[in-house]
Amino acid sequence: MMFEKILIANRGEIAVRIIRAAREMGIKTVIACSEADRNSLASRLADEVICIGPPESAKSYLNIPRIISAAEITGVDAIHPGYGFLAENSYFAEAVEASNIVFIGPPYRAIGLMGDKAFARSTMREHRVPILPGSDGGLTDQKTALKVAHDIGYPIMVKAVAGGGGRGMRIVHNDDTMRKAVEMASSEANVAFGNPEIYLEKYLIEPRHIEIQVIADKHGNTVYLGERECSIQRRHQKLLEEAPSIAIDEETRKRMGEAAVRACKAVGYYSAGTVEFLLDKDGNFYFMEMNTRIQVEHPVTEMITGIDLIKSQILVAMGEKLPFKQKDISIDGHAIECRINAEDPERGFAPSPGTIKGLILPGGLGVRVDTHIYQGYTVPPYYDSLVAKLICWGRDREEARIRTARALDEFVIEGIKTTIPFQKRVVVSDLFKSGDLSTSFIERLEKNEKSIGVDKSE
Ligand code: MV4
Repeated sequence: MMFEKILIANRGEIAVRIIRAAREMGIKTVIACSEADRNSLASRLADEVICIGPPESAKSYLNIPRIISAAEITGVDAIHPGYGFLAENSYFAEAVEASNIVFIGPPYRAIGLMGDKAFARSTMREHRVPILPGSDGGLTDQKTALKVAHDIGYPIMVKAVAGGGGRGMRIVHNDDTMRKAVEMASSEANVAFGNPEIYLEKYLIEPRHIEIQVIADKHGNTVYLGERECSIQRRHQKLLEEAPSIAIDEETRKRMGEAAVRACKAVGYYSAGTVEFLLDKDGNFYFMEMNTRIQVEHPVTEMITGIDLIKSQILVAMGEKLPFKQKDISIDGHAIECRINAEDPERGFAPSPGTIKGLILPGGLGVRVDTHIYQGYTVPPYYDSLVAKLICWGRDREEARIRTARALDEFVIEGIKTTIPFQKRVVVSDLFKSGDLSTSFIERLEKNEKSIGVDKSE
């Protein structure tokens, strides 16, 4: 089945990214936007615009009946959810398919199964995907938690079964804090996710966050596209990602890739997906969770594999076979992505919405900018603060790093504060240059800068 027209249930740079892929495939696009996004770049580039509600996400981008009505009114064949908003809502995916519209994403059952992080852990164990020692399934009581703690030993991380991406996690070092942590985490999870269940995992100290990109069709072909290194995070928000990881050799890549493919097959997966792992200092990797959507950082994988992940998602959703096999995949060079946010790094990364007064985008060989901003555009205060992604490719990591520093120097965004100055500091630091990355990268960077007296104003 060939799509004639698709609806994009998202906004910002990812909406633009999807419109571009669809246009090149000869597919018409409808952008479903809020009142705040009528003048967006996506609204200009799409073939049709349909307004689905007021600026607040809950009334527009998260409003399932409105989005499905918009799809029916405009007569689209499929809906692309992008990332965030409804992308990992299995009820949305199910409602879309029940309306005879194709969901450009995984089967809704796979979204639901991977959304239950305790179920995901036990499924991984059954399919020989390594997991950290921890609880079997979810729990809500202190007694079970203490029993698990005595078996696996402290430190332990308490996570919400319905959480993910670092939301609702806490580290626990002894029985006393465990009792309190179980009570608090469980009641918080109940409020935040409507599910009080938590699970326990041995806490790994200073691991790397490595994730494997996968793409699968509806005919049983599942391919891994190498890893991304996402260890540089601030409060669980990624600031900079790269591919490949210097910590992964060819043999580990194959073992992680094949484990990720088993994870997909275990839940009957198709479409693009990401299997997240923690990597310890000895090179052991452990399954953390699976993201059943296209991710913000997908371009670094595109730059080193030459595969267009959005086109691949659309192709697979149409029922086509993947046009490549595992043996056709090779990694060429190195790519680094900076997430440019409308935030002020000097004010604790506080949101900085407003009007873009001046804009100069970097360019040249190996430089890609995915953005929806333009001169005169006003960044609204209602949504997440991502305004641009700078992706730089180089033949090796050092060329990609130098090119990223050069492109960040060229980048001018006037009228709002952005994370550009912070990312400049990261890429020129000795710590980043050395590639010695871990989850404590930012703390270590700030400690080093204090000791050598780096001026943060530049
Ligand atoms: C962990 C961990 C150590 N041990 N789980 C999970 C979601 C991610 N955003 C943070 N998560 C972590 N899970 C166990 N068992 C450490 C982290 C973690 C982290 C991981 C990757 C990148 C940055 C991080 C910062 C703090 C904690």
